[in-house]
Amino acid sequence: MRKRIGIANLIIVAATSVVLQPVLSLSPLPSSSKAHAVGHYQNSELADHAQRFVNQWGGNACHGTGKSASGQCKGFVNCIVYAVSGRSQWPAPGYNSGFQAAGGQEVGRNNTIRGDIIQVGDGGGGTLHTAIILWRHADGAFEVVDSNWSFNEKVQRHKYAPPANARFWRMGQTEKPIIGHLDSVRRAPGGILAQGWSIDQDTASPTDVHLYSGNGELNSSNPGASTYANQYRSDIGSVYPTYGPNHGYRAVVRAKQAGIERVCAYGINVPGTPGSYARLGCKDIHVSPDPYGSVDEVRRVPGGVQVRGWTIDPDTASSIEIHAYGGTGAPSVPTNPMTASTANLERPDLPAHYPDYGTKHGFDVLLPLPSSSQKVCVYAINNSPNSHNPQIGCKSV
Ligand SMILES: [Ca+2]
Ligand SMILES: [Ca+2]
Repeated sequence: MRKRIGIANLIIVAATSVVLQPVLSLSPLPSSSKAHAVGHYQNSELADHAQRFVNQWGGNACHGTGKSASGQCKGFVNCIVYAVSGRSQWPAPGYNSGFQAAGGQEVGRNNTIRGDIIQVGDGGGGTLHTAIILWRHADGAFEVVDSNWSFNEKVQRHKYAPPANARFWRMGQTEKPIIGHLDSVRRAPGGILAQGWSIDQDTASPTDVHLYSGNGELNSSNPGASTYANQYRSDIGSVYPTYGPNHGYRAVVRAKQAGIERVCAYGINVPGTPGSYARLGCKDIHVSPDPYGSVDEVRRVPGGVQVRGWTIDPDTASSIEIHAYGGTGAPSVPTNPMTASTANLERPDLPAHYPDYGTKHGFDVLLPLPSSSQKVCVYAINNSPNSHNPQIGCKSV
């Protein structure tokens, strides 16, 4: 019984062949087909292109290519292969011999993929038919696109169970998706640091990786950044030895605004190989422009108090200014005495916790104060003007 499948299913099938699914963790390499034909296009493009001619006369598939064909089944498929291959494969004359001569690889019935060609008969008598596979049904039959199936030289899509003497040909490249991962995101000078890995399984050459913040979608309203995934990752080299270890990436993308930002990473196809791009993963991060830090110690010294601590502005690795207030600790002059300083003393303990900001973030200042009891509070001065200067700590002496 023939079953019609709606256009919605068709769109899903076509879309998954272009925008590839993310690989969320290191997983074994999918086993690749042995067949590797000469056409420098994805095998599935034959199926995509053939479907454009459904309900048309089969000979239309050669329109504009410089070749002509009847609306017979083999002529239609010849035209599809010729057009998709950029006029490099013309699988005629002959039936099976034509596909072979044009660089096709024969594959087994159970190893067929989208875009493979079914050839029944070889012109020596008996049934002749040629069709392009869309997908395989659970019962072993195929959903195909072909011409003249209803003896009207028209292209149609239908379910087809080819006879035992059918042979199967692959004219294009087998699809090998870009794989990878977005391992982590964190605040860093300039925005958000994203790290991960990316592999185009067609080659050991590194891919480009594009990062987007905002809502993470690949569009121009989101800040973007581009990098090259060629950094050493011993873990990748051991899981994917075919491709070697140099596939890590690490780059900063600017945040769109304060608040929750989504960062997504996209692995970009290596030029000259089939494919387009794949989303490698997304992660959310809270982005605040405000400095943070600590007042570690406030102690009495001759002439006042000594105030020691550190502060970092998450937008920059540069040292920022602090204001230390006595009296009530509130940031009001001249009511409360104040000392300003730049927090640029060495603090080698900080990089263990804040690895992208260096060490020059310490302060150790004298605040001249009377001997009466005092509350000392320190405020960090935001790197961007006219923004919030948060209190980073208080101590009473
Ligand atoms: Ca590729
Ligand atoms: Ca800031």
